[in-house]
Amino acid sequence: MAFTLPDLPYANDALEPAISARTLSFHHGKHHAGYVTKLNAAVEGTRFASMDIVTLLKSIDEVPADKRKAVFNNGAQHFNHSFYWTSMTPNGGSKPSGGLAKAIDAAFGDLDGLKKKLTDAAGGHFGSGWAWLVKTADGKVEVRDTHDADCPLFPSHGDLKPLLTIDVWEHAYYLDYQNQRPAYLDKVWGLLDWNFAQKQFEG
Ligand code: MN3
Repeated sequence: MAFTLPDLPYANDALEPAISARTLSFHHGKHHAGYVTKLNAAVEGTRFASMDIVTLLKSIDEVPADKRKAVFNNGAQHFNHSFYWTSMTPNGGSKPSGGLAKAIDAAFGDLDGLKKKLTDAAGGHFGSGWAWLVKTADGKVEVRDTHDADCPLFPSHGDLKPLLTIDVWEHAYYLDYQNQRPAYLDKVWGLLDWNFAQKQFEG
């Protein structure tokens, strides 16, 4: 069973004006689709082709050396983009609740504290990459940023569970914001799906 491009969980224009339909259609239909195609080419005919994407990333050290870089980059980008689409909702504006809200308050003081930490990490990230809210093995929440395709699920990061992510590659915002990454981050903050994050936190 090959890896497949998931449908977006909303229409191409559902995140406007924060993210335009043009950006979303290129980002999902060209960039994400390209990573899936290259991932399938890299794992074709191997036992890795039948793994789910999370298991594949956690098993990266078992991938033969000649395929590992392609699987690392394209596998992580497949997961990262799938997770990014579900980190946002057209019905943004809700607030964290329950155990997630308590963990955020404990780590950052309050939600504004998290916003500052996450948007600072995303805005200050040099070059292409991702900003993440993650849950650590001891149940706390932390902000991380990863370079290029790198993903918190890789064993090199220890035992981290992603809760939300923001794509800070230029292709995520350049058509809409050009070089103004902070303006993109401010709008994306308002789209974050705290119900999704809560499910990841509890799951
Ligand atoms: Mn991207």
